[in-house]
Amino acid sequence: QTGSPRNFPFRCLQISSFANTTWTRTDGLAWLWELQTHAWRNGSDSIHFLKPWSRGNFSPQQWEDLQHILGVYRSSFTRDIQEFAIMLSKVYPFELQLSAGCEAYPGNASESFLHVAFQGTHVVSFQGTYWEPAPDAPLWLNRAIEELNKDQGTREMVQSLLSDTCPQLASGLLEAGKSELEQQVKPKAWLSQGPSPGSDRLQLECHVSGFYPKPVWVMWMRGEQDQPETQRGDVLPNADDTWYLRVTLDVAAGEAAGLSCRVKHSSLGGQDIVLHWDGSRSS
Ligand code: ELS
Repeated sequence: QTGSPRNFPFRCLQISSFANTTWTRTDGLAWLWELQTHAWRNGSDSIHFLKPWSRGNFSPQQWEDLQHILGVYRSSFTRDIQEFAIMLSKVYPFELQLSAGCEAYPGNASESFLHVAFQGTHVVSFQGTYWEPAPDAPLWLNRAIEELNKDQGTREMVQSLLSDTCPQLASGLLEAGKSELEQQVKPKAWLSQGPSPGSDRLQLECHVSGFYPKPVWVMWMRGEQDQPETQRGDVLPNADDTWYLRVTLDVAAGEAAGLSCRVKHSSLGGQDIVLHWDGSRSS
């Protein structure tokens, strides 16, 4: 891999469930690009490090301070939302999701974002120094946003988290985790026969697993010819930060011989994996 400059966004996600007036939980997690770096579980006072390099270049004191800020924030957020629910007559249960983070660019520049979704729809963002409604946000939100914007202390804290803390943490993480982020892990591939899609028809399955990073190309081929009927599944996560993909082809039983599955991945350096369907298995 040549050293073309790459950007790796750092994303913090918060998931808050409000089941009824008394039951709520909030969990947080953080990702650098495709790798989860932190977990912040409901009821836990501490941020859990998932990678040996999850501290980045922060001192233990900086982590203490950040944990304290987030701890105060979590209980304040929960209380605020319960109050807003009364004030705005929101019906339980509901979900709030926050996505906040930053990405560093060459030359000390960085961009930050903070978005909030209610019931899965984007409703609020933090822009510059204020909370703002999303373009199509429902009108009832304006009252909440007006209240939120009255708290200058919180606005200043959010601004400093986004413009200072986040880029500093992200660049430290990037430096410490670079080799893991940029590693190349080769896929393994194998073939199997899926459930029969009909009489005299076969479903050929090509499984590709254990690769990193995520982009991958997998096709059923006859010789050099792509089979456009190839059906690609979703790329699914394995538990070890690698990925899995299943690609299938439905064919007439008599036409399976001569088919192969071809896998292209950055880790293979142009040496594609090619697996040939064994006609004897499917007769
Ligand atoms: C307090 O605590 C506030 C509290 C709520 C604010 C709010 C609309 C919807 C539907 C009904 C951002 C990058 C961070 C990088 C670091 C990450 C490290 C890695 C760890 C990974 C864990 C993942 C964590 C994911 C969390 C992402 C969260 C990002 C947001 C952070 C915001 C911090 C805010 C801190 C300030 C705070 N405010 C208490 O305020 C009082 O006390 C303050 C001092 O502590 C000040 O003195 C202040 O003046 C005082 O008032 C407030 O109560 O309101 O988000 N509300 C909200 C949002 C959307 C409400 C409604 C909606 C509505």
